[in-house]
Amino acid sequence: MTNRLLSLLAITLISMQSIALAHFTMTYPSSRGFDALKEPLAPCGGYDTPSAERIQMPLKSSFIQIDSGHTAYTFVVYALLKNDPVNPDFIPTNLVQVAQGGRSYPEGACLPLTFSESVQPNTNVTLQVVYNGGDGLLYQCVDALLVDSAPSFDASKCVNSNGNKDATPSGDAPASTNTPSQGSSLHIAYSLTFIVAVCISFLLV
Ligand SMILES: *[C@@H]1O[C@H](CO)[C@@H](O)[C@H](O)[C@H]1NC(C)=O
Ligand SMILES: [Cu+2]
Repeated sequence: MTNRLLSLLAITLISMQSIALAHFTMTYPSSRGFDALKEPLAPCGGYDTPSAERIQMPLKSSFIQIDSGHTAYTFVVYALLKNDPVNPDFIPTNLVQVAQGGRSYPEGACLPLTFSESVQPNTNVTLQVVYNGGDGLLYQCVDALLVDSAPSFDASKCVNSNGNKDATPSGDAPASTNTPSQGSSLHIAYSLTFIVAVCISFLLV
């Protein structure tokens, strides 16, 4: 009986850690890489090497689309205008803030980016999203080429799961306070993992 309780406790703790790790993903453009365990690691969630291929992003009406596991969070997006940045390059003097805000609904959110007028077309940039869902800062990066016109950049990916067109690159209306429609699929997935883990622990002991 004691053994069963101990193993149950252990598995519960491991699973709780997984639940806490249901953070956020960068869905468009794709980030350098995602690993839930490494996402708390600055500057890029454990992915320290710039991508071999850079996505073209427009200087105007640009955005990053994320999928949030947390219902409420704040975020900051920084631009690092350097060709081949290494970790020590991610310091405040090199980082230019291009977005900042918060959302009060889970899942899809479109984060509009505002680049300074002084940024020239055909500039390489690494964008760093710093996300705070309440369980520590989380990091994701994408390596891009900023251009005047980016036909390959899919503007239709900018979607807010609260159903509103708020905070999109074209119309910068203040975020609405609509009720979120549903919970996060990420969190649901981790909760299911937890339940399965508990069941398995009972079967094993
Ligand atoms: C941007 O970076 C790529 C490598 O990712 C490099 O080949 C290219 O020359 C750089 N462009 C500029 C304008 O420096
Ligand atoms: Cu989290």
